[in-house]
Amino acid sequence: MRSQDMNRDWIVTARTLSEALPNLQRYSGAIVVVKFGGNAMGDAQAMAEFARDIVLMRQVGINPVVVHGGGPMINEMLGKLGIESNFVRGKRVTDQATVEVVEMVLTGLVNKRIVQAIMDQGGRAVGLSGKDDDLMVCEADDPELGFVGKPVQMNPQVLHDLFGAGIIPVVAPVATGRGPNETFNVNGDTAAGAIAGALKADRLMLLTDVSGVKNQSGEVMTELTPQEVRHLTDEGVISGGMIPKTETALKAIEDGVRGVVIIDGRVPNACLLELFTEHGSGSLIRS
Ligand code: X2W
Repeated sequence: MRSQDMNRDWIVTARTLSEALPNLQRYSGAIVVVKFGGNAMGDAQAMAEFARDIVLMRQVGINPVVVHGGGPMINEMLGKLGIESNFVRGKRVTDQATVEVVEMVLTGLVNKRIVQAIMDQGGRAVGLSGKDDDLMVCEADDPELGFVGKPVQMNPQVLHDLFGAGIIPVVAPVATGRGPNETFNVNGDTAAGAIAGALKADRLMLLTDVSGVKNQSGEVMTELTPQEVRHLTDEGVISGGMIPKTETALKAIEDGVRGVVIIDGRVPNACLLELFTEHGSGSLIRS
């Protein structure tokens, strides 16, 4: 409602918008790939807030691509169906029955939930998987893992076509193979990295549930180079669940992505904080 009351909050809002101008200009036309993991999805409100940030990015001239996970949702459905699954080095061992559930849950349930959340915020979103227009073609990653895919050929034209139409692509990490009728389950971070690499994206944002890459003293490093990442990994400072993220980051940078940020998706407006404020958030890896 309009009012003459010069309430401080409104003044802060106007100032924040004004200060964002240089960053808005810097990212105009940029391609930003956002990995939205199952653990970052949280409740309906978290989903709505994430969707609003993505729609805002599009509104200010960025081309965002959402690549999602959904591990916890796959676990829940496998549990209901009485199918057991195990993880080896962070990846789900995927047999024929499991890959069918993975495809159903990711491309059906999770993908459409995100598309709907973006539509609810007034954006335009289209959901697809790596199978659509052969966006992501895979080979088996490791015989021990079954139908887990390693991306070997990317065809990102469909994403450019969607950007041109003002549509936000939402991609499920399920892929086709080189042979007929093959389906692969791809780790969400791996898929996001491969898509960002194929697009030579300006930014790959990996939304996680930790605050970033930490140094020896446990402090979050705001910026680090690929060499520093390798050094910290050799020293054992980067370990556990952070390793697949930093490996994805290094590979994406090698493929031509300008910068990769690892941020805490639970922080409200994490993406906007990173892109549009001097403060940034999480850890930025770039050469
Ligand atoms: C993952 C795909 C989903 C995913 C899985 O089956 O759980 C592999 O492990 P989050 O939520 O990002 O963990 N695929 C091969 O990556 O989900």
